[in-house]
Amino acid sequence: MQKILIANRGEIALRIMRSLKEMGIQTVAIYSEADRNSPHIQYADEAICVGPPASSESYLRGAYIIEQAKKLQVDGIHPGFGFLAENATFAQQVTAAGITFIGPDPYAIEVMGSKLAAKEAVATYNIPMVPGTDRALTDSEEAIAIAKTIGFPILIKASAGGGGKGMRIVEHEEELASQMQRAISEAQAAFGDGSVFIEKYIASPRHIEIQILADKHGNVVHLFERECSIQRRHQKVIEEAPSAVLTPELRAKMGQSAVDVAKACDYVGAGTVEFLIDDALNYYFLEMNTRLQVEHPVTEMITGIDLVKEQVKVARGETLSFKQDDLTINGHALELRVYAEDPANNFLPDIGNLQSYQRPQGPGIRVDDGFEEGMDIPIYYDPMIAKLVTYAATREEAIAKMLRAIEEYNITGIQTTLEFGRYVLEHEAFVSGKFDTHFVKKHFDPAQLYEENEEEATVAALVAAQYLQKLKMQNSSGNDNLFEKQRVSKWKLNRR
Ligand code: MV4
Repeated sequence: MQKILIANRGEIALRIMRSLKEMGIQTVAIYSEADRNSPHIQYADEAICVGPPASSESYLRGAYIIEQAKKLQVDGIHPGFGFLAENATFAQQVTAAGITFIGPDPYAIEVMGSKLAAKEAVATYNIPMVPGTDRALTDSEEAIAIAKTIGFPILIKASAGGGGKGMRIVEHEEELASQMQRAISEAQAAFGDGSVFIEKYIASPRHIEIQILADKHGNVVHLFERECSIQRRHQKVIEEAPSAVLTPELRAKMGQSAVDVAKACDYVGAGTVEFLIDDALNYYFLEMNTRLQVEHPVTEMITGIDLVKEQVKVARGETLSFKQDDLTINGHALELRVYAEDPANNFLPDIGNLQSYQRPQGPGIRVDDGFEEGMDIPIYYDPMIAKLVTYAATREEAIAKMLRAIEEYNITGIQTTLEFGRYVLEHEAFVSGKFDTHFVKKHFDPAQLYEENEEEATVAALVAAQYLQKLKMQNSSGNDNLFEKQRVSKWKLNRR
């Protein structure tokens, strides 16, 4: 492949292009009118505008993007994540246009896009699954009978749902019939597919996912796990690799299960198999994500493997250059997602201008981002500004490095989740490794962060006022200087 189009924007477009550049491959960026000044355009060899800001009129215009790719004689399309990444029709159309889709076949995307189809596909393998039904339910009486054998509480899930959408916990038999009817009509409205099924509700699970890589010659390896339990309303906040709870034996078993899931759908490329682990360390297969994930860097850090390069090599038809036994875990990596959201205000998106923006630096720090100082964060897309990744020999050192990186990261003009990250990283439950998917709900009290904010803001305001007074008295011609100082004190106010 000589030239690859990246059907995405921002940080992931940049991250993909960096690997392509190292491989000597030309890059084509696409952008919407809202992203005219985005660094991913500057970085690419060529760039084309694909429409107005709304995703549906730009980044989601599959047919138009393919048409443009053909004109530019592109021979591969990398979808990144989100947008068209898990759209089987798009993958199919790319292939039909004679362009290589850098991802799995449409078949794998389609099977794994349906939870029930996924369960069916893996049924011939011995993969642990949560007790429940493996087909759609419509009859409440039947559902109640099954729920009684499983035991309450149970969880109703939409087959076409994902990321927690369309899930309902049912504690008592009496609620099941009404909840099920609601779940069916909701799923029908949201996904055009009213199929729902039930599972035993695992009350306090950890969320562990396994990275896999598969070539077109039947070779599949896993690249160990990522711990993704620290999330808020299904939005991941902190990911790490390896997980503090996996023993080498459990890791090997889950790794093999992940490889089997990939084999069950003839998977090709980089994929992620999601599991839940209960408090007795039983694990259960949930679903497979048929894309490169946001949190892939932590796996790259501990394995030394560039997942984007592997995706391209596999798409070119190359055989994986390593076997399972060649892979080892080295050190520990953490990722903090930096969102333009205000943790003190229910994580409302805080869109605006990046007045100042200075990245942390030094050994073991990786920042994957897609913005520069002075840019506006558009309202049209995901509010993630950056992924802050730290890598060190041990978990303790990786945490210390992350705290240092948060300290160094200077973002003003908008509120971010940096301070929230610090709160989590300093929390005893996180440090000890004893947490589950309910960490944020259980341990995060926005009022606490807010009180700290207010106290520090008051102090900072007093210091600033005194300082201004002093300047006024000492220096009558220092207007520029004064402006600079104001910016600094504003930074302190904003930041805490
Ligand atoms: C579950 C579960 C408990 N029991 N299934 C949420 C998203 C989707 N991928 C599956 N999810 C869950 N499925 C059973 N049988 C709890 C969750 C869940 C969850 C899973 C992973 C990460 C965060 C989560 C937050 C709430 C619920």
